[in-house]
Amino acid sequence: MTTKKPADVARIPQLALSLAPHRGVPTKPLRIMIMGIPNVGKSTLMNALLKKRVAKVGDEPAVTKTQQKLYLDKHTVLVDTPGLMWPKIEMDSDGMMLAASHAIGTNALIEEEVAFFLGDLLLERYPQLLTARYGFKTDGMDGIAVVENVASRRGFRVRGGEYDIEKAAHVLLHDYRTGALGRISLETPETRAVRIAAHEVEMAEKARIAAEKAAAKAEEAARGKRGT
Ligand SMILES: Nc1nc2c(ncn2[C@@H]2O[C@H](COP(=O)(O)OP(=O)(O)OP(=O)(O)O)[C@@H](O)[C@H]2O)c(=O)[nH]1
Ligand SMILES: [Mg+2]
Repeated sequence: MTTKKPADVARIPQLALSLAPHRGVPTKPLRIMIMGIPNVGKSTLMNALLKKRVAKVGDEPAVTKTQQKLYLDKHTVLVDTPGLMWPKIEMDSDGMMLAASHAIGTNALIEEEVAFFLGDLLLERYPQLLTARYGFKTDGMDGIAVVENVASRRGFRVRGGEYDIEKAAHVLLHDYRTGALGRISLETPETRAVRIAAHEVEMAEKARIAAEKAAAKAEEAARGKRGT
């Protein structure tokens, strides 16, 4: 659904009530809590349900700082909440994907790294969308080259003639986030399974190296004690 279609939004209270049919009376109002990761449109949904601008919205993560509770009608309470994030993000690629889709904030430096990551991912999954949007052929490119080519095609240069990578990175991310590049899924269950398998191999290798180091240290300590 989209909050841009009022008819979609209008179906929500009834659907929520069907999940808790014993509520929805003045003594026991139906309580609807809007939850999700940052910057996915929770507050926009709150405003759309109430048909007025009660919650601050914006295309930035962490716009909402505290819970806000308001009555939709006598029998229904709505609660908007700040975005939730996992306590620990195990895989770097997950952090990158969350940053690319703007659930995590980026500063100028990391924004470039995120754009390089997105460039690599788009090359793998949607090279034709890059060609359609920016007009360059993607053969033999990597993520950095994608951003450089965006700079080249759009004429983004800094003083001295170098490509303005910061600006090109921003444009690539913006075009992805606004849908200007097209409809994009950063991953599928299959690509996720591949990433998880690779991550597990990497973790096992790290554990093996750490165990080897610990064993070598213990051996050294034992040798020291024996005086050999
Ligand atoms: N295309 C589209 N954009 C939406 C939709 N809902 C919200 N947005 C946009 O998404 C951005 C984030 O909206 P918010 O409502 O502030 O998101 P939030 O989940 O409350 O964000 P936090 O409070 O930061 O966690 C805004 O730029 C909205 O205009 C939608 O259904 N479709
Ligand atoms: Mg919000």
